[in-house]
Amino acid sequence: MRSGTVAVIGRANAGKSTLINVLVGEKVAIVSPKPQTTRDRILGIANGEDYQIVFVDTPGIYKQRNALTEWMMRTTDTASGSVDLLLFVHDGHQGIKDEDVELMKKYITGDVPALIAYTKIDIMPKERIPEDVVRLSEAGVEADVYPVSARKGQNLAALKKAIVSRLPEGEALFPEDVVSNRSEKFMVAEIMREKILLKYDKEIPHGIAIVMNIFERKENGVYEVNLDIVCEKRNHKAILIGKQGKALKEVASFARQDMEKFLGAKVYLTVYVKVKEDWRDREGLIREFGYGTEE
Ligand SMILES: Nc1nc2c(ncn2[C@@H]2O[C@H](COP(=O)(O)OP(=O)(O)O)[C@@H](O)[C@H]2O)c(=O)[nH]1
Ligand SMILES: [Mg+2]
Repeated sequence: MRSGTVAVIGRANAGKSTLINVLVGEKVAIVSPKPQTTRDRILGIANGEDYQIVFVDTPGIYKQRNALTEWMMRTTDTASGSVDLLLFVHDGHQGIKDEDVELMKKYITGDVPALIAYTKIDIMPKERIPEDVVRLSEAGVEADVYPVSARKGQNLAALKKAIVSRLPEGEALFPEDVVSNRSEKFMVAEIMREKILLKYDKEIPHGIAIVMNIFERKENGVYEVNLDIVCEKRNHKAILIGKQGKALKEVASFARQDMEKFLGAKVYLTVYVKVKEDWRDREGLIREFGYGTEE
């Protein structure tokens, strides 16, 4: 049996969480077209007959600086330093720029074995793939490149096989029926955040945090979920709620449906919107909102 940990790193929006979800076969991380979708480090575990891959999803690599992104970057750096394999995810359809090569070389140093998942090949001209692979090798990036599409399921078996072959021999690190280290409560809060990321534009999604007040399974099997959406500004609150509460009702209804699918039970959801100015610049509040604590 081979088993080990794989840090999944790469730029924001490269497709890291999507790739982990398909390799694990269940939703362990939320996904949206916006950067900063993944804030925390999440383990996704893929179990096979003779392997266990423990993926460490990371928030990604950012240029923008505030207390939240700083903390997210530290998460990525610590994750990449203490694993059996690095899986660098690159969004192939964006092409390869000098700064991508630089970034790969920064993380792929030879200390830890590494692979590159060159993803989203479903939305790019195929003839560019070999050109980019050659370009990386000529630039001195020392890792095999696997072109894949997480969305269309292309070439994933080959990537998985390559990952397994680079893991050490050893027993499974987690019980085989486990797919994540995250609690249901955490995932339910994340589902709420995912729907907000998908529904609202501009600065609103990045300035919100979810605070769970009640997460409880009742005797009749129904889950009671009571949560606050914390935003940074009064006018954000107004936008989140919308005319006569229409926007909030809609986003809460989408979230509830997905929570029910995830939990396999009915959900009674209550949502409030609260304002806490500039919480992203306040370390204390970031911790209070549950970032930086792993279960
Ligand atoms: N076409 C296409 N889109 C993808 C693929 N993988 C991810 N995406 C999209 O890219 C965006 C960012 O994905 P996400 O997994 O959240 O990226 P992360 O920030 O690296 O975790 C989302 O809109 C995904 O649906 C893929 O293989 N093909
Ligand atoms: Mg992500």
